[in-house]
This record gives sequence, structure tokens and C-alpha cells, in this order.
Amino acid sequence: MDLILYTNPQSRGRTARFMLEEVGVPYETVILDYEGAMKTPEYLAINPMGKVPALRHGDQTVTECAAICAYLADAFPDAGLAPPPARRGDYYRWLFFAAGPVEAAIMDRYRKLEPDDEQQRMLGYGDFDRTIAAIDAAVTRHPWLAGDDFSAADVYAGSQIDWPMQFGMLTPTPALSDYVERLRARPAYVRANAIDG
Ligand SMILES: N[C@@H](CCC(=O)N[C@@H](CS)C(=O)NCC(=O)O)C(=O)O
Repeated sequence: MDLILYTNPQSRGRTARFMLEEVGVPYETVILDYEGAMKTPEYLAINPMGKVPALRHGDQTVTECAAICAYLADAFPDAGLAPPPARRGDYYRWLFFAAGPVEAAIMDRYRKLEPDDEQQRMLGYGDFDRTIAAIDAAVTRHPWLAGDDFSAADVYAGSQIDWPMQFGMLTPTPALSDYVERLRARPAYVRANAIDG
């Protein structure tokens, strides 16, 4: 098949599958186990990090969940998952914000690291509450991160806040709670979770 998702059902690969289900094109799934398959020379040639997810599309290889979401939105424009290029300000902002500051904030919280004032000036995310408040303000202004229309930024950034909410690491505001409910109601989200579940 032209499109292959390398993943594990208990991984960030769930976000990539959510995106593939939004796109709605056929794809093959290769499940890799954590102990062995992710570290074989064959897979390391696809992702030298030995991590999932990864995507193959023809002769293209894409790793990093955010890049996979952005790539698929561009590769399959008929799915309407990216705004027109001249209107991508918010779209790019939240995709990159979720891959950088949000990811770091959540991982530091997971590791029980709380930055002091001086560290907050150096860290791209500042502190956890400030990072989450930025997303909260965006989804208070409009239903989806890039405006009125759902986009790949919601697949990725939404998933970045959905899972810490599921694990009790993030207490949602009403706006974040409503936002994640809208995300979870997407037929593609439901299908992706059913497959990985
Ligand atoms: N920055 C990567 C993170 C990928 C990642 O850390 N994947 C984990 C599962 S959620 C993994 O494959 N871990 C296996 C390992 O490191 O051995 C992305 O966003 O795709």
C-alpha cells in the first residue's frame, strides 16, 4: 500500500491514526512492539530514534506526530484539514506550540519538575499553567484552534491536551473541557480509538 503507519496502540501513534482517519484514505498499519521491533535496523532506517509513530507515503518518510499531521493535511488537500496558505497564522502557531511548549510542559509535569522563576524565563514553555492558559484562551475565542474550522492543528494540539486530561495531569477549564468534548465527538476520533483500543 502507498500509505503505511508504523505505530503501537499504546503510543502517540494514536494521534497519527486519528489524523489518518480524518483524511479518510486507505492505509496499512504496521504494529511494532516496544521491546524489539522498534529497534531493528530495518525500523531504525525509517526512524533513527526507534520511536513511533512514523509514516511512509510513497518515497516519503515522516516522523514526529505534528509533522505527520501537517504532512497529511497537505498531501490530501481534499480532506480540508489545513486552511489556505495565506490564513495559516493560527494553524502554524498552535501546531508548533503543541509540539514544543505544550509537550515540554506536560513531560516536565509528568516528571514532577516545577521550574523556578529564573528557569521559567529560559524554558520555552515558561510554566505549565501559562502554557495551558494560552490554549484555553484560543479555544475560548473560537471553536477550533485555527478559527471556525477544524484542522490538523486540532488533531495534534487537541490530542496533546486530551491525553493528560485522561490521566488526571491536567484539570480542564470549562472551555478546554468543551473543546476536548468536541474533539472526542469527531467520527474519526471514535474510529481511531476503536481500532487502537
Ligand atoms: N516526538 C515524538 C515522540 C515519539 C515517542 O516518544 N514515541 C514513544 C511512544 S509514545 C516511543 O516510541 N517510545 C519508544 C522508545 O523510545 O523506545 C513524536 O511526537 O512523534
